Amino acid sequence: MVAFNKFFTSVFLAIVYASSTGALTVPTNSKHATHRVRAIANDVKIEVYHPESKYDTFGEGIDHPLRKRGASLKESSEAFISSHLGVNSRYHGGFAGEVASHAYAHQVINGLIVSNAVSNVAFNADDKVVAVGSSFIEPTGKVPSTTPSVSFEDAKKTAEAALDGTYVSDIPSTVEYLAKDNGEVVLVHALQIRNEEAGTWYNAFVNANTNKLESLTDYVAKATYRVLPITKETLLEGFEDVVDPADLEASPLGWHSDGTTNTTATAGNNVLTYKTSTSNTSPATGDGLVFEYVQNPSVAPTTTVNVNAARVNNFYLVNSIHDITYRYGFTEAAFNFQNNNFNKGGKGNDRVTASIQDSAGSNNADFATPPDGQSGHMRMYLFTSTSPNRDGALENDVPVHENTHGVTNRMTGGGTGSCLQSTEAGGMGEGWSDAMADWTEKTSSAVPDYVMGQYIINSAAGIRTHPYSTSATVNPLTYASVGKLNEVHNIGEVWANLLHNVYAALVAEHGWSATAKTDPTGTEGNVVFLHLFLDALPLQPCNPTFLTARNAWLQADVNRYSGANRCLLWTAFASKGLGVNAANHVDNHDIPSDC
Ligand SMILES: *[C@@H]1O[C@H](CO)[C@@H](O)[C@H](O)[C@H]1NC(C)=O
Ligand SMILES: [Ca+2]
Ligand SMILES: [Zn+2]
Repeated sequence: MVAFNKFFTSVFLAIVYASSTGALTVPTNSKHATHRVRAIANDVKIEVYHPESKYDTFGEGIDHPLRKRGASLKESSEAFISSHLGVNSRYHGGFAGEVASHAYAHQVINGLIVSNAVSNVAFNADDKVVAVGSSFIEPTGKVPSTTPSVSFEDAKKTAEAALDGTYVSDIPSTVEYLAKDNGEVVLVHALQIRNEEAGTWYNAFVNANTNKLESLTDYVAKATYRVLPITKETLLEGFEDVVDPADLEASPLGWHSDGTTNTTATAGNNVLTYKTSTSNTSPATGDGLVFEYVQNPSVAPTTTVNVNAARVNNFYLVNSIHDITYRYGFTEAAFNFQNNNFNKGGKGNDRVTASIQDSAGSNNADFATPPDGQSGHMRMYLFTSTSPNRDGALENDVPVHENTHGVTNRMTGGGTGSCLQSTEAGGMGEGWSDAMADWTEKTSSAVPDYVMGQYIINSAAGIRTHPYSTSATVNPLTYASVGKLNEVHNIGEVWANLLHNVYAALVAEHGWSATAKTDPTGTEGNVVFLHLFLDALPLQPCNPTFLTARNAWLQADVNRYSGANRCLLWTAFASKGLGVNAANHVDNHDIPSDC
């Protein structure tokens, strides 16, 4: 215990030192882990700051006497943070997963939370602490009093004007502190601002003493697709009748009932898929729940039958991702998207709303992840480089990618939707989304190169710069590439390719299960991969980096498999430069000496 205390003191000091070096001139990529430049309305750019997350994992764990005696997650995590990090904190949520319990907290000063100074503490099944992330700060200068001198009304006007949206009045605003990268703490009004037409959705932080927009959380993860010239290749077919796909373990009342309302349309407990108006869903075509619309690739996607085919496909995909990820840990308590939570924890009334052929844009798709209790919102657009145009909802990569943004944004940091905001973390968000699409489209133990988005733009090369591949010739991206890249999808390619290689190694070692989507109990490599994928999300710190996310995968392997895959994981990560001594976007290929 003593050594442990000492260790944490030094961790905390390291944070203080790190934040006091902010004035040095440093290369752009050194800000990847803590900053992000966001373009907002009127061509204005704002650089937002997320204090660096320190992250430690403890393998078999460290004793926590209070937790051992049965104290709640709230009590044990607040006590732990206070005694070991010397910081007052307030628990804002948590859940008990299959192999670990997770608690999430904000730093508290003068009774107010510091919105961007957060912590996550994970306990294993023996009630030992196995992982601690914290982006706590030690303020420099005077902390302002807790009383705003700028009224909420004035702050609201500032935020609405700066972000070209309106205050989401059913989510009450709060007064909080915000940590700045010069070490100061400012008092802010925090309020949600949304513009449905423009597809923007923010949590805005307006200085409650100067009425300046200080920072924001952007709930929308956008995909950006390169558009290629029209070619003559015919549309892919591939439609099949799928019978009773709902997984009743994950969706106990099926896909069309929330326990109160039963529908015979593309609306249910997990998702409402519509076009233009939420009442424009696709009805069943026959007796019962038969949705039989035969897509016609030779006519416009806006033709009635094609609109219906797209809504049905999207509804099927979002429900499928709900069910698959539910089996692997994205449950009600872990902040998933459902209207009725069946008294299993978390906040309900937040099924995904999916707008297909949304008129707000083209050649793209996006997903907004507000906090648990508010619906995730998916928008699918048409792709215009072909004639007829193609519908993003009909290339499974695209909705799966978008939906996975909801999974990763909710599962990292305790359901706040605020913890994949830095450039590097946002980049990994794109990577997980591609990796999930890669995973869902496997049909055997083969691990062929994986190309994202070839149908929508009618190009075999797809929408990314390289296929995901076990060949370094086909895909040369490594950890060091991150330092040369600034755009989140480009950074995401590095992470997705890394995970492609981790997947290949796990399948080569443990084989492949054809029932992995509904049976998470197998020992096969694709099952192990998805467990580690989902287990690592709530375990990693707010705004993870490649390094801390890698460490969370290794800790997840200890929690679930007693570290059986440790050397395999290190070897796969190190093969792409994320070895033991990797840091600062410099490749390192070392693996632990006992591997
Ligand atoms: C609604 O659907 C659920 C789940 O399939 C079923 O148990 C229930 O009986 C249905 N209710 C009505 C009124 O049809
Ligand atoms: Ca929820
Ligand atoms: Zn994306």
